[in-house]
Amino acid sequence: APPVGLAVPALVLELVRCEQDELQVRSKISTHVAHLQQEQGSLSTKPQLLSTFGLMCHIADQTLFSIVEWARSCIFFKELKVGDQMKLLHHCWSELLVLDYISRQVHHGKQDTILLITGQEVELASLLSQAGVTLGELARGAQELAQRLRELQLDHREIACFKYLILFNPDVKLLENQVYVESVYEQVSGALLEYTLCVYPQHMDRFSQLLLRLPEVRALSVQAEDYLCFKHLSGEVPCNNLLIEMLHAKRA
Ligand code: DR9
Repeated sequence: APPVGLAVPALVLELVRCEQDELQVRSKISTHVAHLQQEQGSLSTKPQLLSTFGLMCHIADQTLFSIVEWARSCIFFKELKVGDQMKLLHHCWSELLVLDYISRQVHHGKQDTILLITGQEVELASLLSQAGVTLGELARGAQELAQRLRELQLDHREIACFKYLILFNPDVKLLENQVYVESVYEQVSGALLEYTLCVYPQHMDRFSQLLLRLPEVRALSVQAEDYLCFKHLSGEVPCNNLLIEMLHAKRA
């Protein structure tokens, strides 16, 4: 809690209010995945379970659906025309996915296992033994970033701000309402600065320490997209996948 007399900026509280409930998202996605596995079992003559990779794709896909649902209901974004909304989401979907993954690991707080949105825990060693080079690098990179953010004790209010700084990216080109997007970015970064100064007054450089992590999220998301693209080209990604649709939208 912030020291007495210093208030958490109203905007930060507003952003936190728009956050989804993790347990609700978890149960929605778990139910979806369970149905999928049942279907797979009953459609084929021989019950055949989805491959781990196929299953993980569905989980990532459902996570992306919930991220889009969050964006569409969040303050500021609703004010934009659909065209601008699409451009922003096409630009940042993979960053939002990576941030979602990493903030879950920060909260999970363990170095040797990762927590999936479904609540399942996976041993890092087991992941690394099954993964190829690219996925292995990604998993290690994500784990390192999660560890740095854990050391900074990144809190849920700062995570909420991060999501807006990623979504309202002033570098996205050809927006109808560029000025508005820039102003949201400025407002949120201002509120985050004020928040860090009020809650962590002894850490003068916390704000810049936090902002420096965003390019790292970005770099991981580029790597993840390349990985996904490669898996798609080798025919491994399930069809009717929102991940792939987003991948195409961006590269078109
Ligand atoms: C595009 C942004 C994505 C951001 C992250 C989104 C969340 C990802 C959700 C789950 C990731 C956890 C994966 C746990 C898997 C545990 C079992 C395992 O390691 O299986 C190995 C399997 C195949 O590995 P491979 O592709 O390297 O091939 C190996 C080769 O055949 C032998 O040399 O990998 C998987 O099942 C991984 C599934 C990932 C699906 C998600 C698609 C999203 C795109 C990128 C994910 C990047 C992960 C980032 C953090 C780890």
